[in-house]
Amino acid sequence: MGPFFPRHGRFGAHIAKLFRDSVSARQESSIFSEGLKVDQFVRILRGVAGLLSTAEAARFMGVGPTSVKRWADTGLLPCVRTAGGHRRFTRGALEHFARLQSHEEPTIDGVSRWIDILLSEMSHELSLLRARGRVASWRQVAEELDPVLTEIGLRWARGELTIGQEHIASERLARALARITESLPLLPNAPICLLACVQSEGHTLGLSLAELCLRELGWTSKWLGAWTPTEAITDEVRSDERIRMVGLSASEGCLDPALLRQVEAAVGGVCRERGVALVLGGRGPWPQAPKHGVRFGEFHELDALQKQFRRISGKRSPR
Ligand code: B12
Repeated sequence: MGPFFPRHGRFGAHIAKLFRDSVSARQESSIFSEGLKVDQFVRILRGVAGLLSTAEAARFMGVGPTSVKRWADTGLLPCVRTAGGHRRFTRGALEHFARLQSHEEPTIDGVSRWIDILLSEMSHELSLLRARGRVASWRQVAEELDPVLTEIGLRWARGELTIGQEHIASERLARALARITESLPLLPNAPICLLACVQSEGHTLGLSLAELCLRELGWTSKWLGAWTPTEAITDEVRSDERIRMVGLSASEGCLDPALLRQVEAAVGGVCRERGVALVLGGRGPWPQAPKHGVRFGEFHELDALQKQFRRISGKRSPR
């Protein structure tokens, strides 16, 4: 169905253009097929005229257009699209977003407060970005979230949280972490870290947090994710020469020390051949004194790990 806006007639051509630039053909067609009264139409025109382009919204917010596009594309800042696909923002949405951003967070660092957020409909992404704004690095946000996840596990085990609540909260968190990680800029020639959970392991959140921290430290990642067979990991290390570190994850849900010994031996052997660093992360029963890899316990160890990487590899560290 074609556009319904009259091309000629008593509405000035400039208003017609403004209207068409600001709403899609489908919006236009539904507006007109509903038979508008004059006052409704005037209201729409007023609203349309109040819409800001990306550049205008950026000036309004005092930021660059890239930030505005990113907020819009990640759903944090509502926008409408013109027929040509351009973003348009209302002043109301911009003011609301600005208020949210400047809003003093009350006691967000409390475990319970985080659990409320993770179980609520609030944007996990925005909450994470705010948390990052309060502290100096994503590593500190990861440290903050670690006891929160443990507490969620305890509440689930005590029957205080349903399986559904645990699934929704952890899946939404995983997605928000992935979106933020992808939005962080990459340095040219950033070294690659291969990230995988061992083959029986479906808990990926520790690995996601590690990925975000590593990205901030200048690494890029190749994500193998949950339940990765050991051979798939060793094949990747053999075939991709750009990989400079392998990060494996096994959570406390992994109850098989023999499996982790085998994984460490197999992946560690290939890493050694290739001069690739190996990090054994998560609270799973990894060997106490691994032959090949470095055991990683808590997120505050990440800075030391980065220094250790420099020593082990003798190569230029990303940052
Ligand atoms: C979220 C969650 C889930 C989610 C996972 C979603 C996801 N995408 O990750 C879902 C709902 C899918 C799930 C499923 C299950 N879960 Co679960 N789950 C949890 C919970 C609440 C949080 C896990 C978590 O993310 N922990 C926090 C991370 C950050 O900790 P971490 O993995 O030890 O890693 C640490 C570091 O080493 C670092 N790290 C991790 N990896 C890496 C890698 C690198 C390279 C680096 C540098 C660092 C690093 O991060 C952490 C910080 O120190 C825990 C509770 C708990 N105590 O952990 C239960 C928990 C682990 N789950 C449990 C269970 C029983 C299960 C299920 C068997 C339930 C079922 N019957 O289906 C399944 C098993 C799935 C499987 N095969 O793995 C039990 C395990 C108990 C046990 N010892 O056996 C726990 C402890 C809950 C409980 N209290 O009973 N679970």
